[in-house]
Amino acid sequence: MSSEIESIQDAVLQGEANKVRFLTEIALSKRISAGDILYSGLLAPLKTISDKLKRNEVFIAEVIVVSRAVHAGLHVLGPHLKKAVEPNRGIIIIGTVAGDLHDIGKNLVAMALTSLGYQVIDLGIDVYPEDFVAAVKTHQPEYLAISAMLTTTINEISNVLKALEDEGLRKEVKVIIGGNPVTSDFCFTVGADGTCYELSEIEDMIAYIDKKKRSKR
Ligand code: B12
Repeated sequence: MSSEIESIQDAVLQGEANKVRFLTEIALSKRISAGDILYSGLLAPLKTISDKLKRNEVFIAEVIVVSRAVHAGLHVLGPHLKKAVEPNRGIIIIGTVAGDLHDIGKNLVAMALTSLGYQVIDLGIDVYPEDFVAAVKTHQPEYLAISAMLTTTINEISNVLKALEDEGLRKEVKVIIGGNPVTSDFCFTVGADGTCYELSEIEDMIAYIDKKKRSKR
C-alpha cells in the first residue's frame, strides 16, 4: 500500500477532516486512483472504527468524528469518481429514511448515479414519507432511491412505498433501496424494484430494471 493511502487512513482514524481533504488532493495529484483512495484510504478505516464500535472499544462520538473525516475526503473525490457517460438520463431522487441519520453510503450511491448520467436530487437524511412523495410529485423522477441503515428504520422504506401507492404514484417511478440491513428478500417483500450493496453493482441493477420495465410496456 502506498504511503499516501496510509497517511489518509491515519488521518481518517484521527478524525482530522482538513488533513484528509489535503491528503486526498495530494494522492489524486500523484495519480493514485480515486477507487483506491475511496476503498483503501477512506472506507477501510471506517470499517476499522465500525468493528471497534461493535466491540464497544470506541464511543459513538468518535465514529461521528471519523465519519466527518470520511465526508471531507468524499467531497474532494466526488468529481474524480465520475464516469460521465451518457448525460441527462433523467432525474433520480435520493434520501435516507425518517429517523435515520446515516448518509455516507447514500452519498456514495448519489455519486455513482451522477456518474451514470443521472441528475441526482438529494433530499438528505431523516426524510419522511410525505417528503419523498412531495419530491416525486414535483420532479417526476425516473427513480426514487431510498437508504436505510438501521433495523429500527428499515420499515420506513415500506412506509414510503405505501405513501407512493396511496397517492397513485407507485407506477410512475421506479424505486431502488439499499443500506446495511436491506436484503433481496426484503426488497421483494416490500415490492421495490431493486437493491444492491456494492457501488459496482448499481449500473447493472439499473440496466436490469430498465429492461424489465421496457419489456412490460
Ligand atoms: C458511521 C456510522 C454512524 C454515524 C453516521 C454518520 C453519517 N454521517 O453517516 C453515526 C455516528 C452518526 C451513527 C449513529 C448511529 N448508529 Co451507526 N453506524 C455507522 C457505521 C460504523 C458505518 C456506516 C457507513 O457509513 N458505512 C460505509 C458505507 C459506504 O456503507 P453503507 O452505508 O452500508 O452503504 C453501502 C450500501 O449499504 C449501499 N447503500 C446504502 N444506501 C443505499 C441506497 C440505495 C438506493 C442503494 C441501491 C444502495 C445503498 O451502498 C453503499 C456502498 O456500498 C455502521 C457500521 C456498519 N457496518 O455499517 C454503524 C451502524 C449502521 N450504526 C448502528 C447504530 C446502532 C447506530 C446508533 C443507533 C448508535 C447509537 N447508539 O446512537 C446511531 C443511530 C443514529 C440515527 N438515528 O441514525 C448499527 C445499526 C445496527 C442495526 N442493526 O440497526 C451499525 C450497523 C453499527 C453496529 N454494528 O452496531 N452511526
